[in-house]
Amino acid sequence: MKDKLTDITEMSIWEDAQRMLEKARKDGVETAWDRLAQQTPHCRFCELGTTCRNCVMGPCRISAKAEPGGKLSRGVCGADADVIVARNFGRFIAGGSAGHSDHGRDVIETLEAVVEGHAANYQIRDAAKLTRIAAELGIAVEGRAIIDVAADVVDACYSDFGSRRKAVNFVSRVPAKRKEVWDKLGITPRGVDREIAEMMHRTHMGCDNDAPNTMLHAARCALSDGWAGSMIATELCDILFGTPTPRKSTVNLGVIKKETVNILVHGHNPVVSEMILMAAREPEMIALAKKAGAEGITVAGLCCTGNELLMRQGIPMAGNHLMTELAIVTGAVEAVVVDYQCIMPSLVQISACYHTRFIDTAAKARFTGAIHMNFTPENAREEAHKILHMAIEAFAERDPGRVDIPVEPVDIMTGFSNEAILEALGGSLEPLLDAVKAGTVRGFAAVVGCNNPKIKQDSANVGIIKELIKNDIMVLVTGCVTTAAGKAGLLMPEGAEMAGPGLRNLCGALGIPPVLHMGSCVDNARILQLCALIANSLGVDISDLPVVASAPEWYSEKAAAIGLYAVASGVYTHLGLPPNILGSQVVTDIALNGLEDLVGASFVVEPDPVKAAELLNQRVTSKRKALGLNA
Ligand code: BF8
Ligand code: SF4
Repeated sequence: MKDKLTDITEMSIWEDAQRMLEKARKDGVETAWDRLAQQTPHCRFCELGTTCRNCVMGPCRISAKAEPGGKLSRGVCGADADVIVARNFGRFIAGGSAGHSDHGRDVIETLEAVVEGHAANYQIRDAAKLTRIAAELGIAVEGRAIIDVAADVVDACYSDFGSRRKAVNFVSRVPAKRKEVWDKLGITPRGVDREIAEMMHRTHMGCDNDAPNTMLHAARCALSDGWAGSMIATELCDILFGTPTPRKSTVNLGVIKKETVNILVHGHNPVVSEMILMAAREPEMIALAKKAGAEGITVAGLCCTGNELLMRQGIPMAGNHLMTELAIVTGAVEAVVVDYQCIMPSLVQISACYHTRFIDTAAKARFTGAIHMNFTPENAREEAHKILHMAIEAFAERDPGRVDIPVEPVDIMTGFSNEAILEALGGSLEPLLDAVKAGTVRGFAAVVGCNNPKIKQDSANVGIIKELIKNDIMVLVTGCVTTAAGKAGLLMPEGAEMAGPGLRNLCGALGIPPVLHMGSCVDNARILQLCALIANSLGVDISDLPVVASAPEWYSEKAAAIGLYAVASGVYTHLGLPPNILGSQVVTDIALNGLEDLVGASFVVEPDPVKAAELLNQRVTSKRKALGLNA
């Protein structure tokens, strides 16, 4: 691990990252890799998941070497390794589900503010989608004012968070066979907050002390994220900010321009970053930037709020998770504006090493040392203007001697919402299904998730995608994998030259890339919906489809929740590194095998990208055979 964390060429596959890692050392900036080296080796108990801090009779730890009944085989209360690991994993999933879903709630609140008329700067940009979603939710739309329909949609979405439903609304999208599986196991998600709260309840001392039972509720909790919290976030953001359509953009640190005032938006919820972009596009602001000696204003994206604005507005992407620190090291960033999630607290210190203003905007996600702006739907535009002024002011303080922008940007295509995919196919999934039946496209793989400094940055993300498309498996990306795929040239139609003959031909005919960008991490809900649409049109379950998923370099609770709702929805899912569950044979067996019998899919853990792609490929082959399609 030490060499992998000190030899720059082993830390990331990218030139822009490597150049900035060198500069960081020169500038005395500490990065995530340095801190991981300090933290290595990690506590073995924690790595295995066998520590418990759920009460103050403990903390307790279970020794991997303990004989049953022997010393350190049980916590003070009597919980064994299985119970402790399952409880920890359950809370991990609850954390991830809470993140996505509370984000979804914030979007409902924004739409509610529009309905109530006190969010003048937000509007319903896709009224057609609002009407469609309302009809899907069983809300009357004929002859009604759009704002009244929106009010009912707001109510229906809020109610998905509570305790009064037997199933969240969008379970209506789930294939009948899948619903039966969930009902039989008792894991149909009822309410987002309910499943999360119940997980906290179950994992209190002396409650759910049966690891398999806790694992089932973890699945239910994750499903409430995928089919409600995240799905609501996606659908309502489309309504508020527009449903994405295909467009071009650019990616890597080269999108940061020497000549412009550069603002990076980071976090997840586009409610703030959309306003920053709107303000940055106003002629008065651009004039002000010019007066300060800049050629204009660049708003570039990091992580998922970047993905949101990339999908809908085509803003350039500066980088993914492990590029967030390095972007500031260019010395050319005037402001980093954050909302919440995945924002390393270190960014405050790194900003302070340069002239960069670090601005947090959410009452629930404050950073000591940051400039705090309390964004609300009511004041968003004014606050955005203030931030623009700050950034323009900072431009004058930039030290040109410390600026280094290492590379030229790479072109990408983005904007593949399900609506856009359907439109590209002429309004129906048929042409795509025909391609799958003929074997031109053998299947689909959702490659999603993060970076993790334990893995050479983007080596696995890019490695797996390249292998999959070679095997005529079309890849769908979201989250931080997007930037990786983009930098590797895989998000352009020309990227199809790296694909197998079938996929290459199809991409050529449709003018699309072999890897489709479908959005941010909450937008994995788009992929769930697409799976359901395909399964429904074939009259089968999602678990029957030649569809697989992978999170090669994941790190977060949210990524684990995504993985679990994918598996519980019937999608075989690869992880590049395991969650902290290996201290329990029971929990590990359920994740890798037992779930297959219960929900028709399981996890597989494999660090090597080529081997992982082969496992995914074999799964696609076996699913094709079972459907009677050529292998
Ligand atoms: O929510 S991919 S590092 S930014 S957790 Fe975070 Fe992972 Fe990026 Fe998006 Ni998703
Ligand atoms: Fe220890 Fe049990 Fe308390 Fe956990 S709940 S800290 S295992 S006594």
